[in-house]
Amino acid sequence: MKDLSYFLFIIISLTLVLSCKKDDGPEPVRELQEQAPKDDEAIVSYLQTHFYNYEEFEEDPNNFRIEISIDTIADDNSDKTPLWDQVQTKTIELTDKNDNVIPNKMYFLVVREGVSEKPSRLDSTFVTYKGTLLNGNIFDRKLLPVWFDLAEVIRGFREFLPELRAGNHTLNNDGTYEFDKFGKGIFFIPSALGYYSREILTIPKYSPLIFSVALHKMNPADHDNDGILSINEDPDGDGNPFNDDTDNDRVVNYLDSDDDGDGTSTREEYDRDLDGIPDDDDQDGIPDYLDQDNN
Ligand SMILES: [Ca+2]
Ligand SMILES: [Ca+2]
Ligand SMILES: [Ca+2]
Ligand SMILES: [Ca+2]
Repeated sequence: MKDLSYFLFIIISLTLVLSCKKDDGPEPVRELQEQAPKDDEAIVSYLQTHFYNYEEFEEDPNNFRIEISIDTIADDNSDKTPLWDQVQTKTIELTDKNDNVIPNKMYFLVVREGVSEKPSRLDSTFVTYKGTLLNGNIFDRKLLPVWFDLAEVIRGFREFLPELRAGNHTLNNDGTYEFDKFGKGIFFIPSALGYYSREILTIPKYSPLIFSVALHKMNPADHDNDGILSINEDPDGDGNPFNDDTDNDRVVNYLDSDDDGDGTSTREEYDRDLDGIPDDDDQDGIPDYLDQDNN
């Protein structure tokens, strides 16, 4: 059976989604300008009226096994602190087909930071998670960790996981691993950082999503195996390796084993003298592996 771990691997290209022609079918894809504020309003109202079991976490600070649970602020719980007072936010700007830049706010909480490394936005992560709609319906759950390549998951996942640290792991006698002190948190995303106009499993179109996630382990990724970590294949230095294609062959650098397209692989010309510094034979300030006139 296909579950969400399959769909999370689908690269969601919002540009593609938004550029669908309006006359494709009976229901045109909604304008992000209109959808984004609606999603934000729904999430804000949720955060103002719900709380999580923060007291349990506070009372037992060394316990990494407590599950995050959420309830409404009502009756016996009317004195609880709303999520709204505790969340951090991050704004992701997306460009629609008319080149409007639209801010999309995600809200998140790091409940346990974890003790090991933080993944980058392009690393591989070994996670357990639970995905919920704002109405409380659980659409997917993984109790045993699965690997996700953050370069290929929905945007909200990619943006949140680097807020956590991985945990410790020990090998048991039977070959299984035991994880502890892993990072754990929860995030709330508008539909544009999720599946937007797609209907996936039991997730209706245009659904804001809630994921609680634990990060057990991470591996730094070098997708094209050229010796440069994917997160560092960002020659324009804007922090986004998805927009760098030095040789304009429509394969971005982090997936391109010959970044300058000169026929010599990046691995080969990166550092021939092995001094740990990228070579620049003609000293024009462009390292050889990104320099088409130097091979
Ligand atoms: Ca690489
Ligand atoms: Ca870049
Ligand atoms: Ca390329
Ligand atoms: Ca090359």
